[in-house]
Amino acid sequence: MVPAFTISERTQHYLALEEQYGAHNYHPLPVVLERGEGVFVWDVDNKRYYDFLSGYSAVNQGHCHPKIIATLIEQAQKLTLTSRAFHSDLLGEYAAFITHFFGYDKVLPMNTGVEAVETALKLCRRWGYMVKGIPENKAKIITCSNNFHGRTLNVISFSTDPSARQGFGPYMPGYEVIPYNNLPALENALQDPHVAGFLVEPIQGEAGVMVPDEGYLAKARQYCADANVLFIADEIQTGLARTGAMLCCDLEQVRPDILILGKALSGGTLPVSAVLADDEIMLTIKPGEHGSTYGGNPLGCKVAITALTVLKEEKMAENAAAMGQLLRDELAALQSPYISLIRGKGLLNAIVIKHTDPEAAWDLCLALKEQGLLAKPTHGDKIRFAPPLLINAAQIRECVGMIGRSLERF
Ligand code: IF1
Repeated sequence: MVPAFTISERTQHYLALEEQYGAHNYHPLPVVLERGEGVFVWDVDNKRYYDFLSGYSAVNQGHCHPKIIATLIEQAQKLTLTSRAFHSDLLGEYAAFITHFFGYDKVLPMNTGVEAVETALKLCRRWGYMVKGIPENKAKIITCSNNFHGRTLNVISFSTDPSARQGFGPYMPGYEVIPYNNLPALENALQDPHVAGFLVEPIQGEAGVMVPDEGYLAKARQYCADANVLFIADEIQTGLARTGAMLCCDLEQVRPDILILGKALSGGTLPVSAVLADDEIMLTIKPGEHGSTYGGNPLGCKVAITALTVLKEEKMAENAAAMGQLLRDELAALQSPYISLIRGKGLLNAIVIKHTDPEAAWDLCLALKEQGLLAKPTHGDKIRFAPPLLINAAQIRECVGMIGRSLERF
């Protein structure tokens, strides 16, 4: 169907190194990148691509954003890490900044996304015992089918994806999985007085950008409040302007009890994640009961302040809303028989490929790469389109042109 593309010797060299010396826990597209700027990345042969993955939404601000990189360099020459055994001049400044930015009493800084998820789950259990009064070791947290919250043993314990779970048991108890976007199932699960929290992605990214029905988040949030259960939003991928608002929950005027952020919190420069909550929840964890060597390090703190400032100053949420609409409209206008569905919010979008060949989405991504656009298939037939949030209308049109030409190869 799609002719095989040649891979340069330079590219082959790096592919072979990874193949031989790196663990085989990924299956990337055969492209080797060495430089990035804004919406573009360049490979080792100096071919330029539009980046339609944005590091799974870690580089919302665009690759190597000059203000973020300037902050990174400046702070790296001054102080990078103190550990939490000592204070730094930046942790307090950052904590004040991010709590005002999102409207919470307190922040708990971590590094990777999954660490922030783990932190939120620990906080939720703690609150369940200390505040709600759930009997010891009985706390239950509700999660959704087809969720993706990371890859620790605890988090995969409530995954419904066999490739994330299988062969890694035994699993952590204390979770109940209900169908996503299903309010009656939530209402039913909330009957159990031992439920402490409901963990949810406002849009399920890994599941193929599954957008729930309008009103789902607002209603779910209300149900949780009525049942004295914490509503925990994992906005690691949907947050930080990606879906056309600073938080995806903002689109339904929902304020989570616990907010989890990661990825673009550092603009793609280093792992910076955060959990935000009010005192009633956050102060249930006392000194020595949770933490991380790198969490809240001055370098990460300073970079995060700039990364958030850039999102706001450059009106990236507004641009994501407008450019996302344009992208979906232009894709629909292609009227391709091979696109069975276009969905998303802001610049978090996916198309579903309709083709008899199960490899069609992968082949389309190879064709897109040839055209100069990088995107990644997920779950076989879905392709995510999530460029950096500073993309403009002319660039969106150029990219849809590339997508159209690639589809014609089928
Ligand atoms: C990989 C997916 C995206 C996340 C949500 C927590 C985490 C993630 C909602 C954990 C991470 C990543 C990880 C990345 C692939 C990617 C992904 F396809 F797997 F689902 F973005 F869509 N919550 N998502 O999306 O954050 O610990 O990785 O910092 O390669 O596993 P992390």
